Amino acid sequence: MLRPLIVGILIAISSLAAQADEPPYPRDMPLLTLVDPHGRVLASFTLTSLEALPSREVTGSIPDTSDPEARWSGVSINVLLRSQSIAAPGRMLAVGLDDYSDIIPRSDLENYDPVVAYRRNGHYLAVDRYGPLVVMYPYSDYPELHERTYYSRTVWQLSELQLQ
Ligand SMILES: Nc1nc2c(c(=O)[nH]1)N[C@H]1C(S)=C(S)[C@@H](COP(=O)(O)O)O[C@H]1N2
Ligand SMILES: [Mo]
Repeated sequence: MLRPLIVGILIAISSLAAQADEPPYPRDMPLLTLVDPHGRVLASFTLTSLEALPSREVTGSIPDTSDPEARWSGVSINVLLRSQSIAAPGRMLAVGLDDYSDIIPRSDLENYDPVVAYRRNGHYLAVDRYGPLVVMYPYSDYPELHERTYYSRTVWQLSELQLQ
């Protein structure tokens, strides 16, 4: 007699759990575009397409903020390029939703394998919490990253990577 009730409760609980893991933006919303040196769109990624790629986790924090060190998971920029059969360019301009930008040279991809992160400590990032996407370097693995140069390349609210 209790079984339908228990099943009902389990369904309710699992849908709540699923909701808790829902991103604060649509999964099929374009989050990131790759553009070529002439501004032509080479590829566009949504959360769904990013999550379909192998993930990489790094530990670090948003520099110069009170944001404590955290686990960031997302997709390696190397993997992102490879998924589109794009050779790593000499440099790329990482652009944020606020139009902030900085250059990420190919040597960073080779030396540090930075990620385009969509989760911080397991949680999706809201736009007002540096999200939806953040370029994150593996700060805890490479102490030399704790330098202005890399802080400025830690572009939050990432929206575009321009290959140059
Ligand atoms: N989208 C975006 N990313 C950004 C910035 C920014 O203004 N916008 N500032 C950069 C700089 S210079 C630093 S030191 C860190 C921390 O920036 P904040 O101190 O302005 O929060 O984020 C970097 N990423
Ligand atoms: Mo900075």
